[in-house]
Amino acid sequence: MSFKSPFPDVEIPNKSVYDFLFGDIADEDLARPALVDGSSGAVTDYKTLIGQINGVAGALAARGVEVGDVVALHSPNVPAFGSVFHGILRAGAIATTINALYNAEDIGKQLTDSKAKMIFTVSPLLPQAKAAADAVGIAAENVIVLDGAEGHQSLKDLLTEGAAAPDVSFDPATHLAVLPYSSGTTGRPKGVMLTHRNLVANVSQIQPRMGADHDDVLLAVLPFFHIYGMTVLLNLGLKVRASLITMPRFDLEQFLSLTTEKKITYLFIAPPVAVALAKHPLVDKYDISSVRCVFSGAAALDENLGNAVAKRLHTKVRQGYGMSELSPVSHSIPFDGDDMPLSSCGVAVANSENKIVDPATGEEVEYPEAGSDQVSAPGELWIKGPNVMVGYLNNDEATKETLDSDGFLHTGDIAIVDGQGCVSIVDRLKELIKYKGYQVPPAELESLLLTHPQIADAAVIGVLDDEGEEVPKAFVVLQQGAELSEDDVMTFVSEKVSPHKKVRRVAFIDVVPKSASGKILRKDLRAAEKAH
Ligand code: 4UW
Repeated sequence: MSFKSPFPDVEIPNKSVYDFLFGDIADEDLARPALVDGSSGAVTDYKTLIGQINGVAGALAARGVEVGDVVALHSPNVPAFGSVFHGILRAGAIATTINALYNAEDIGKQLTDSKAKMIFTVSPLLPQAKAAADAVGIAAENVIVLDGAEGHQSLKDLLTEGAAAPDVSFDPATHLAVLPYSSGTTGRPKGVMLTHRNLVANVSQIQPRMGADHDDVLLAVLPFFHIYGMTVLLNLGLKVRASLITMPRFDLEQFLSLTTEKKITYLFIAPPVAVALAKHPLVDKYDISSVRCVFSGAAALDENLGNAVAKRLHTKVRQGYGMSELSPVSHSIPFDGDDMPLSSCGVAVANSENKIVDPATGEEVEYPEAGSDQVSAPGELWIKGPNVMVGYLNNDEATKETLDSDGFLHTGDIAIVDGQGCVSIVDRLKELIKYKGYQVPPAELESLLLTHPQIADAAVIGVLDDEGEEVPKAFVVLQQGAELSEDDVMTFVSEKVSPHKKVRRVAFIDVVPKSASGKILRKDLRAAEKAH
């Protein structure tokens, strides 16, 4: 069976991301602010942005970057991110965006796996970027520091060369545009292969439902390096000719003062920001009445919390659901979806089709009749549409486990659907943990814990803290005679991993529950945790 998006199909232009976003820009839009640096106030208008994108593409081509080469971009949100990101795509190269929180080891793994030829970074992140580049053999001349640093070229240097964008040709339907990294349903982070068509499709699928246009001012605090910020801010925001105000990191006071000062109309957030918006006393000190919509995604939004934000800010609150492998948006409550419950992620985006499949039987659940007030039984959410990735880079096995022969992507999330077609995520089948919306792959932490001489076995799952936020918890089996405290375990991990991957809870157990084939039974650990 399967059920379809309630919306009519939209046209998906057969264009590159650059042609789709900027090919038909109207003259009157050229002078509009595209990206505004939230710290300095410096404005990059659409005309300048397009000039810089072409300048970056030209500079890349002059350095021998060819169609299909991979270029890494490692930066927090600054206006230059837009010029470089779209410059890489404009040159026909593939952008692999790297989490700005990553340590040198994590950066190095992504550079190696993606075979990146160059890396763009910023001076505060240069030590770890440089260490990673050195380790994988990327020469200093191919480490570009956007804001400049001794011994490296800057974005300004590249643009001063004035090289024209190369004349490239590729098929947007099959040519890769970006390679974000995601651990998917199991294991370590893998390169998610997304084509120009995937990215063009996802903007086309969501644009009619978001209600955002050129009068909107978007606070760009969600990182552009993550697929949520990339598609919703850097692609959709620019497509509708909105203005993006960049913030390199979340700081509540700056968030509120920029919202007031720049008259932000649309806020895109992850649930931890909703907690602050609902509860923090600072919020009352600012006039943020310009905000007409707060859009949350990347992790489950508690319904009461979402309603508290709506009430306090006198604004609409919406929830969406997405996944790197889906470019990323597959479900959202539309701007005009006042009748949809905030406990849900709304309905399937245009041109897409869903199944909910009982993991125990492999059979689809029964869907409630249209308009009824019934809900389905829970099952794994499967999704088919033009936004579904091509596969994981150099990993056919993981691709086969995730994408079936009918083109459905198995999300690893457990969902239910109601009679209106609204889908709610109720549990997770896959191992992934989300900490503040960032991915934490347990497999990585488990193998790190096993390197400790006093640890015999370990398993890591996500548990909820007092605020209802998911945090990584390690279940550790000690070697006989070992004397290790919870703090010792947490310190051991925190010294070696990027900050968002720290283990934040520890329990000592006698044995890690495993299946006959040796797979960790996370379900059992989760059930024991809940019963606690
Ligand atoms: N409820 C429960 C949710 C939800 C959720 C995500 O890091 P990734 O690969 O990707 C993302 C993308 C999120 C996103 C993008 C665009 C958008 O509009 C939107 O809504 C506003 C959200 O996070 O992690 C994917 C995994 O994150 C969980 C879920 O487990 C999914 O497989 N997740 N959104 N609303 N869980």
